[in-house]
Amino acid sequence: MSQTVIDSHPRSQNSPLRFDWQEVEIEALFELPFNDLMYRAQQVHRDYFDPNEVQVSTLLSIKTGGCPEDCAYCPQSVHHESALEPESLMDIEAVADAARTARQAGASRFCMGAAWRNPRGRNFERVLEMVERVRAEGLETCMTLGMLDEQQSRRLRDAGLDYYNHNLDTSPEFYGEIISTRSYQDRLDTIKRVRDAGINVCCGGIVGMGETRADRVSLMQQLAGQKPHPESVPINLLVRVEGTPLADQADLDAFEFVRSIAVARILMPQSHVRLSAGREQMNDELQALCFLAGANSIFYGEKLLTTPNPEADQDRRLFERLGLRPA
Ligand code: SAM
Ligand code: DTB
Ligand code: SF4
Repeated sequence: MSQTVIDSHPRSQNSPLRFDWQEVEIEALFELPFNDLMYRAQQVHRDYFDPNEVQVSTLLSIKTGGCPEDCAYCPQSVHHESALEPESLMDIEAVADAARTARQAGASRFCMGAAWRNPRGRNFERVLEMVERVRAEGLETCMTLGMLDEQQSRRLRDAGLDYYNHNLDTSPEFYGEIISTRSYQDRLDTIKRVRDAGINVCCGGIVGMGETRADRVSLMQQLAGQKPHPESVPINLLVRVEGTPLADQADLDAFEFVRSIAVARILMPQSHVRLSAGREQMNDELQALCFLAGANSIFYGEKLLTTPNPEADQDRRLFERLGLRPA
């Protein structure tokens, strides 16, 4: 589809679901004048969502640090000098307590993350119980535990897991600069197993790692090429953590971040696009632009997995100022 066709779409056909976006088309979206891109993203957004509603998820690291993988951005990798104390898998009761607190604070989904290459043995059995307990607290459940096999995917589904998060992280072309211990194909394979098991897919990436715009285009093409699109698409801005190889990475232009959100919104009209890691580095005005660009989900609560996130009070004030409703 050429640029002219995109612009001349009648409003009723703004947002057909497509899985065949070409790089030139995605590049053309990135290159639109900022106001045109925002306008188009809002149009698409309004075709599928209430524009003033934002889904709210809370994160909990259920197993922290000591990870054998070498992801260059991650403070939990044993390959880096980040000063993180490894912690073993949490008690089920402590997880249930944290879920209750999150629900009382207004979260609708509880996302549990473990610093594993993949779950194994007794730990996996405990994780299944966590899913059941968190559901019983009245929350949607999400987990991110690394790679899964078919049987594990099915057992998580049977335990009632609503979402599994597994990110592509970046383009296939740039991927080798960031991770050597797990291949891009490994990630695609896990995502497929999760999908085949009937669990909703949460899959996105990180921007600001030194990738080029062409890499961001290619990441978006990979995400939007999945059929169906991932139900949740987290767009993370790199959190630069001392001791990781990316600690001194240069700033990404803030407008390029907003553009990335807008492009994700346009390519995946029906998906929740999450303004994920990196909000601590953003002011309210920049976050408002991200919502305008079509972000309709955030992580809520003062901690992501290991790094700070804005205080819940601060987010409540921001929602009030913008007339946004948590969902
Ligand atoms: N270990 C599991 C895995 O990687 O599959 C699950 C947890 S891992 C921390 C989940 C995701 O968090 C990563 O895929 C990455 O996209 C994101 N993430 C980790 N560290 C980050 C950072 N410093 N900045 C932004 N995003 C980050
Ligand atoms: C995702 O895409 N972002 C979240 C969640 N999925 C698991 C994690 C962000 C982690 C940021 C760095 C940290 O706090 O350790
Ligand atoms: Fe391990 Fe996940 Fe961190 Fe990679 S991102 S080092 S797999 S915890």
